[in-house]
Amino acid sequence: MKKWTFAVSVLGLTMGTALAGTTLANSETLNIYNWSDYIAEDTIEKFTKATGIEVNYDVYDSNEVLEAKMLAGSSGYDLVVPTSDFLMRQAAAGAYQPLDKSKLPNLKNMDPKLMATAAAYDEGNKNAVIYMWGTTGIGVNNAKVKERLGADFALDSWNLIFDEAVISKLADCGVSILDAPTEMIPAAMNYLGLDPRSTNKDDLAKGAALLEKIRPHVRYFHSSQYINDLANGDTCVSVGWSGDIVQAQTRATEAENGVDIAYIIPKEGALQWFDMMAIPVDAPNPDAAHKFINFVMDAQITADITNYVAYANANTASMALVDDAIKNDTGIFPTQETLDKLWASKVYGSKTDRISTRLWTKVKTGH
Ligand code: N2P
Repeated sequence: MKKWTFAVSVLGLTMGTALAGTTLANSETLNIYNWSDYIAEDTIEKFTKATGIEVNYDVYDSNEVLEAKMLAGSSGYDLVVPTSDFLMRQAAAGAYQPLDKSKLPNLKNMDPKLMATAAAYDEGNKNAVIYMWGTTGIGVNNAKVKERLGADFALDSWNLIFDEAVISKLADCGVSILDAPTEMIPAAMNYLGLDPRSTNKDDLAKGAALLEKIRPHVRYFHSSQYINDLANGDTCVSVGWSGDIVQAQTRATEAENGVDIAYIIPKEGALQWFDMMAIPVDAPNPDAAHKFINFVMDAQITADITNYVAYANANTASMALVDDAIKNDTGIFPTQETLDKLWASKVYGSKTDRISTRLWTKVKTGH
């Protein structure tokens, strides 16, 4: 029986190779690893049409998951999209190759101010280009939350999550938070009046202690499931990423299910992050990766992505092509007043990373 299975799988492999040898002889492959719910429906198809390059597209919803692959090496990916603080740490470990800017003429479309901001994590924008950016705030189901807190309760604060008296009233309709220690612990620290960018271990421990305190009222920790759950009314409050919450809002509107979702950037401030396209040092096809990065930086392609996923981009040329509803949504493109309240991610060294990871395990598991 075993032998038979083996024979079949060998045959399968041989056939696969033969097929690849005949029909796909001239086709190139690009292996992309990107965040889930983060690209327009037709981006990949258009890229293949324009270049003849076939794309394998895998997704993740956690910087930690991506980081483990990048640090282990030989991931097989040609293009990945770490957040800037993670990019910096991984680049320092030699995980990425410098971009060949002669292959990226569309860099001219990028906003110099935002690229300068990104350069704080990647000197001279050597290794990466901004894909999309956003904030980490709170999605709420207006009706369900008002029902529980009262119509006059201001929905503008992290108290929805971090005040036990408030979150305990919301627990029954479902609260989720991100499974992202480097975002959740600083948010808790900020609520306590501490610097969210502090790497002092006592500060981190205080943030984690607050999370442990509210943890009994949290239904789950997850970084992508919340889009559908919020949209369907299965949860009523989620700490999540700007575009994801707006996607939940759109899905509910399209489903005409009566669920009304709002995205809140809390008045105490929130994290502003930048996700960066980068090429692993051992990418099998760096040339195709450059082609993809340049393709994404096309004004229309970036506008299509922003219009579809509701994340802000850093492509000045695309803005004329971004839908007004998206452009004018201050949850996606915050006002200057809100921007001034946002904090930037802090790059954790290995010691802080260990502390944060250990604290997070305790928050999630209780020990
Ligand atoms: C997309 C999430 C991307 C934002 N679902 C995380 N940096």
